[in-house]
Amino acid sequence: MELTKLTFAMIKPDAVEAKNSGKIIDMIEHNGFEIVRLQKVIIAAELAEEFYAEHKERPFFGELVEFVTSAPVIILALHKDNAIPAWRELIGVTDSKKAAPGTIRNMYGTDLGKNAVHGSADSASALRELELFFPDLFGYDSDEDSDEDDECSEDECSDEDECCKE
Ligand code: RTP
Ligand code: MG
Repeated sequence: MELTKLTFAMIKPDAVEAKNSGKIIDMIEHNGFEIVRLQKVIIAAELAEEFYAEHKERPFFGELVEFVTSAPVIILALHKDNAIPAWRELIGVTDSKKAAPGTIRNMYGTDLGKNAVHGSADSASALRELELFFPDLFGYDSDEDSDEDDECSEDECSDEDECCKE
């Protein structure tokens, strides 16, 4: 796994509530993304404010934080070549009503606010967002093809602390 090939994604409360998360995960897998992390969580207000800090001064900030904390979301770390633009392309533009046919927002979003999914805008945002939600990712070796020769597999290690120290 290469950290530079990761993006952060979220299935927002509207899509989770509408029971569309399974269909969205199916689209993720059939479009060549590897799901590296996946978790269903309710985001605390403080975390949502930090996540959306770039929009702090915008008039919709309060509404946005309220929406994203209103019910469970599914957060994901997705791996693919060019994962960041590839995921943005698959989700479509922000306003669900303007999103191209076949995109996730076109299929499962409602409007500008309730738009089913989130995707990191660029590599700096992806790094920031992944660190915020999946800090454990950054404790791992980012070298390619390290899965096979990784000495630290559960099968081989009876004492994880001894075996897995970096
Ligand atoms: P996201 O961050 O969720 O992937 O969406 P985005 O990049 O396409 O859009 P962004 O400009 O980052 O806006 C973040 C989220 O804020 C809500 N929004 N509401 N009422 C409004 O005018 C308005 N504008 C944006 C949307 O939920 C958007 O996804
Ligand atoms: Mg954004």
